[in-house]
Amino acid sequence: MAYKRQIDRLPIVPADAKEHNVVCHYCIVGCGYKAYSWDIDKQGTTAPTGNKFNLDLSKQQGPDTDAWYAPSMYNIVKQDGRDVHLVIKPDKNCVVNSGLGSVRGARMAEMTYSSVRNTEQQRLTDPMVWRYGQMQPTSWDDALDLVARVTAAILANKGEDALFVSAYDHGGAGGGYENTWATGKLYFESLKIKNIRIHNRPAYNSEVHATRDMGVGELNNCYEDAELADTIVVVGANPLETQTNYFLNHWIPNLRGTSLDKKKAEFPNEAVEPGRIVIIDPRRTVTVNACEVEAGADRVMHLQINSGTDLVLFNAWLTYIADKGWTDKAFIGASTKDFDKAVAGNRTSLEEAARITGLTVDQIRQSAEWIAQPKGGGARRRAMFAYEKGLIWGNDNYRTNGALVNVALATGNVGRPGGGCVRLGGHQEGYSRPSDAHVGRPAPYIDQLLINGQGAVHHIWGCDHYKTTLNALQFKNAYKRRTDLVKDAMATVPWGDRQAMVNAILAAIDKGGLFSVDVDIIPTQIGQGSHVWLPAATSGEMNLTSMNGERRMRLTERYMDPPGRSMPDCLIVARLANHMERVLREMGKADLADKFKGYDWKTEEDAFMDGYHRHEKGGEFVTYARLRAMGTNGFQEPAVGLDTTGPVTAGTTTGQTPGMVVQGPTIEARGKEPAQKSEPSAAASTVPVASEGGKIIGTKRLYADGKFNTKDGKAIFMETKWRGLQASGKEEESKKFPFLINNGRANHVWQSAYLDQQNDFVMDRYPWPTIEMNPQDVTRLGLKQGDLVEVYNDNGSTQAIVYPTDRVKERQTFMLFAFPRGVQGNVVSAGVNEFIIPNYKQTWGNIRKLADAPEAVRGLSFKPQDYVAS
Ligand SMILES: Nc1nc2c(c(=O)[nH]1)N[C@H]1C(S)=C(S)[C@@H](COP(=O)(O)OP(=O)(O)OC[C@H]3O[C@@H](n4cnc5c(=O)[nH]c(N)nc54)[C@H](O)[C@@H]3O)O[C@H]1N2
Ligand SMILES: Nc1nc2c(c(=O)[nH]1)N[C@H]1C(S)=C(S)[C@@H](COP(=O)(O)OP(=O)(O)OC[C@H]3O[C@@H](n4cnc5c(=O)[nH]c(N)nc54)[C@H](O)[C@@H]3O)O[C@H]1N2
Ligand code: SF4
Ligand SMILES: [Mo]
Repeated sequence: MAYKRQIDRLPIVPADAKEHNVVCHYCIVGCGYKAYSWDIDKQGTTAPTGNKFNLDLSKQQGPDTDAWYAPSMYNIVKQDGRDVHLVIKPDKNCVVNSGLGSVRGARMAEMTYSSVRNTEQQRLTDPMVWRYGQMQPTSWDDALDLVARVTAAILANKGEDALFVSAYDHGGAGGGYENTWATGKLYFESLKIKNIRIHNRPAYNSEVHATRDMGVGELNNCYEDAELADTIVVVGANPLETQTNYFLNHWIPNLRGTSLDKKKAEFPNEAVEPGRIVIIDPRRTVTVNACEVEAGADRVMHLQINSGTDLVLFNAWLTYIADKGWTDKAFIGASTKDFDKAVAGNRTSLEEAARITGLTVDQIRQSAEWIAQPKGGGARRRAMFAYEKGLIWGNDNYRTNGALVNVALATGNVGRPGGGCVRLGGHQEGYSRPSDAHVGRPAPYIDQLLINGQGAVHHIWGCDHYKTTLNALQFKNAYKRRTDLVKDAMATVPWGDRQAMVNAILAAIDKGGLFSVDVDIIPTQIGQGSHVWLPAATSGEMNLTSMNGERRMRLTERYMDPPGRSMPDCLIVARLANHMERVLREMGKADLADKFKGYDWKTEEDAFMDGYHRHEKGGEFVTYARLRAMGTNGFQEPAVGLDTTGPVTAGTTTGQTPGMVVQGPTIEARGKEPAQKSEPSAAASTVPVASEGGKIIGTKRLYADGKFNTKDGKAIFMETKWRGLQASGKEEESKKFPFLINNGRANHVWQSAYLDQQNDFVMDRYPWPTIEMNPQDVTRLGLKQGDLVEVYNDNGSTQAIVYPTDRVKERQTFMLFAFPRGVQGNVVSAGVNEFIIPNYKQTWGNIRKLADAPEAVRGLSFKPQDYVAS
């Protein structure tokens, strides 16, 4: 594909190139990168003094050289209005990735907006409004005036509950502490919006209520624990493809045995051996295959479980481990409660579990041994439990999550080296918001309310429900109908007559219409329904902070200009609030207008200081200057103090360092997500910001002191009885339709392909979403590889191309989720759990042929994408 990148040769990075800290803005892992930029008319030389790497580049470099970059890591972008060369390459000194890139992150540079090299020309450059029957550019003031007038009228006439909001709550691109604080302040402080949902689920709730209710925050260990564990237990996740460099840089060394020295040093009195891994997934993922290659098949157990039955397996583990006496009694006694109750309530025999999960009694017993049987010499086995969307979007989210945490607690594996019971994570995290207590629990099911005609105005921040929600086809149909009513009304009045325009919109809303505002970086699919698009700047075009899956917080520095007039989301919030205040004052609503004071931010740093710095635990220690000095390694949240003894260098310190200033935030789980966040403490800055010195001291592991997030500090075991397919309608669907339509991600594609859809590297490989099908099923349906098929059930229909593979069992399929040319969510039912958590993964449907492989598919390879020994 390199020929398509129009690269013949690449310039050498000159010695005086500017250097910026970058954290990959895609997945949770948050790999460290460096951005280098320099004037367009210059380049470095091969002499050591002439290049950034200080090496003689006229000589052949070794295979592991750092003095190298790929065509995908290069672009020409604008910086302060001038064209510059840009190279974004992995940082060897970042402890997260040690110089590794991934097929996503290593393409960051070619995914930037460049009018010189024609990349990402889809980016929005101006505010756009529905005018004369199509979207047309306008000024910020014009667009925001309309949004403010319609929103203000609705607030005044119908009240806050008529304003619906969809907003991301994560870190990385389309997120970060600056932006979640801004949207949070607008909707939870200035207003008390309760009809609000998050980017990936149809309500404002936690993905992992259960673990939090038990007192165990979900990001409680550190990446090093994967190198130290005796056994890694991974549930419903495919980390080679979805948490790539965490897997490659921290799991593989353990499986290969190359972290043995680390283990010996950490546990001098214990028998240590290379790590083992238990993988629970109905599908034989490439992760399973990679683990077998690296560890040898005898150290890998793949439990190819019946979809949705994980809870039964965990209850059986708990029962067996308790009966064998392999629990950590001292820990259970000192740090937990309700153990006996949970063991009694959850009692499940190996035989019963085998019957429901489709596993054998031996598999269940053996995996329990790998988790908890004491090691030679009697030491407790160190097991790390990691889970992601196969559990979170799986059957009976709340109880299944609780059942896994039960096993981790019972075996003493939380807060200890080589342990942890953690989400692997999706995006980076960047949650910082005022209290959401007014939303309530269960929170309103926003999608259903919108489908049923509620809501008058909808503000959308960086999410595309047309591609990513459940029951997506019904949602889209209803949304289109309601927003079309407003569009048609807008077409009857001239744009220049603002009052007539507002009146026409309000009248259409009264007839069931919905006024939609989409804040995004590109034209989205849900944006096809919107009346206003507000163009956002993203990571690298603004300064942005977030944390990764081990709570490692860094600052990504702005290395290029945003396209056109686009602005950071936090500043869009601020300007919208300014307009709201003005318009409400004009309307004579002084009380309402006063709520929109406090948005005089000029920069994203202002938003950071107003939010994270003032409101988050340990935030008083955290400033841009200190983060900048700590580079791509940053520190692990929460911050607990400052080390002022020496020069500031990158890295996290966790021990007691002489000369450190420790202010007392108690250690608490932090992460993505609302819920259970107490009112912000009035934590005024106790360390003067003016003195920017000092290295931030972080926290390597949570709960190392055995104290959990409950009133008495004791973690709570949970009763988690099996209740079959829990979400309404799922049991019937599973009986009615022949194929499981399992779904999720692939290595090359980032999310809904919002940037990838303009990138040949991805679109040549995935012109349509793939559906993995067992070769027996392909034959039985008379299909061939590459055929375009329809996937359908009572919820809706969608399309995909057939990818035959024995990675999936017969009668089971796996479809790429959220893809622009075939939305898997169209066939996902509206069924949710008691806290409105969707159940995307348990979907059943039928499959029929639409057409032979389209032209773009005919040249594709359908070889197995296996991991091979290197
Ligand atoms: N069937 C099925 N459905 C699923 C899932 C599944 O497994 N199966 N998984 C769910 C999960 S875990 C997730 S995370 C969701 C994802 O659902 P979404 O969050 O809706 O999907 P993304 O593609 O991540 O969309 C992000 C949008 O943000 C925009 N964006 C990017 N950067 C910025 C920025 O800086 N500012 C602004 N304002 N916008 C920006 C992008 O252009 C894009 O339109 O899908 C969920 N839906
Ligand atoms: N390449 C790439 N990486 C990404 C993303 C991306 O879009 N592309 N998105 C990021 C985001 S936002 C997220 S949330 C994460 C998601 O990361 P993951 O959770 O690892 O990804 P998924 O593919 O959604 O689902 C993981 C696995 O769950 C399995 N599964 C399905 N049903 C069940 C079940 O009943 N039980 C069990 N045990 N397993 C089941 C599926 O077979 C699948 O292999 O990935 C992040 N990383
Ligand atoms: S593993 Fe994740 S964070 Fe690291 S480079 Fe890849 S997408 Fe980016
Ligand atoms: Mo996600």
